Amino acid sequence: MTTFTSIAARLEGQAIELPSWAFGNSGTRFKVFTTPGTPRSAEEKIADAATVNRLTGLAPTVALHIPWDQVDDFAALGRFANDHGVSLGTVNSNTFQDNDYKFGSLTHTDPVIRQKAIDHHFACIDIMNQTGSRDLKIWLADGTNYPGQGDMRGRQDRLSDSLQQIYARLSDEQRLVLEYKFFEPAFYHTDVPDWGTSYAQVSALGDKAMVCLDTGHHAPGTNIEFIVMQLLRLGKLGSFDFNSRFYADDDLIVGAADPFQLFRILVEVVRGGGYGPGSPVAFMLDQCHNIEDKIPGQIRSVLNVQEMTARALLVDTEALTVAQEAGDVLGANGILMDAFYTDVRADLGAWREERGLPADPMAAYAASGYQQKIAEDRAGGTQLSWGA
Ligand code: LRH
Ligand code: MN
Ligand code: MN
Repeated sequence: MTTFTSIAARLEGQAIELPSWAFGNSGTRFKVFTTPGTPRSAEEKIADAATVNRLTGLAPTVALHIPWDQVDDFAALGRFANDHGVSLGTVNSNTFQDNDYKFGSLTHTDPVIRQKAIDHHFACIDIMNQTGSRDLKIWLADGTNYPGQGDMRGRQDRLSDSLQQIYARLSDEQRLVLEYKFFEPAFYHTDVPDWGTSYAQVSALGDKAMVCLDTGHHAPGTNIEFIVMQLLRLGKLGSFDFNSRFYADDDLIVGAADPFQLFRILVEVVRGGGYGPGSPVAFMLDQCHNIEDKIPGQIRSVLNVQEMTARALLVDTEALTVAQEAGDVLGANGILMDAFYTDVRADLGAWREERGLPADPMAAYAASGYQQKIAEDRAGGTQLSWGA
């Protein structure tokens, strides 16, 4: 039997990066709702992210998306973040909102447009040098809508060449993580649709290039924990974009749609050495809060990750191995389910209090008055949206 007390120390130091864009307004193609208190600047997004960290102790870094978080002085933005108790993390490139990229970016047939996309990544690396960020995250909207529209092989070859040029600019301490997604906005083929393609591309680059797994980017029914296991086994799981989904790339609160799937993923993360000191795997959220308040939405998400991490750590691995090797099908399954069904919320509340954190960060946020204060202070000005 594994007890909470025996795993408590392993929860120390867990870090889950927050996406700056989670704090802006977002929506669907039907409507973007505005919310009082929504940030009007990169600084206000960071202040909100810092609030999540202050109440949970789980979110010490904030990911930027360029040019959504374009500022004149990134070093100053980094200092602003530090003053609020957090630092700037992953820099996400964006080659999906410019007319030039209608038919592709790093895969484009036109050398001028492809160079523009490569130069954008060079600019992102310059920003990383100013912020001290380790990871450059690349997700491409590149793909085609109709069979015959593009030469898939040629596009793959150009992607490879573009990535090599970007990779060559990284310092020894920096990494490139390549995110895959099986559809959207392209609906016939996507140039990096799956972990295999991402793996093939990053393997050709070298040790500093790894795969980013966004939990919302697979076909329904995909066994994501298998992919986690395989990438860890191959030493190429660089990071997660955590969110949850019922249908497509819904970007809902982590663990909301399928807490059991989140548990199964974290079991494989722990099993494969992807958790704890020295692990190369960066935990990040990639979410949008369309109708719920954004700050408590982020608090709920990091708490859900922490809760499922605790349950994953509770798996009695020795007993599990014995049952697996004895062919004890139901016994092995029972051991896993015992950990999944263990309610760790009270133990985690006490664990937080011991560390000077509120036992219930959701309640502490609601009582803090922060939401009312930002609604008053930020009246006027232009609220930022996902994509701005
Ligand atoms: C693409 C994606 C990618 C982008 C983010 C805004 O669907 O997951 O990570 O950078 O959404
Ligand atoms: Mn993502
Ligand atoms: Mn996505």
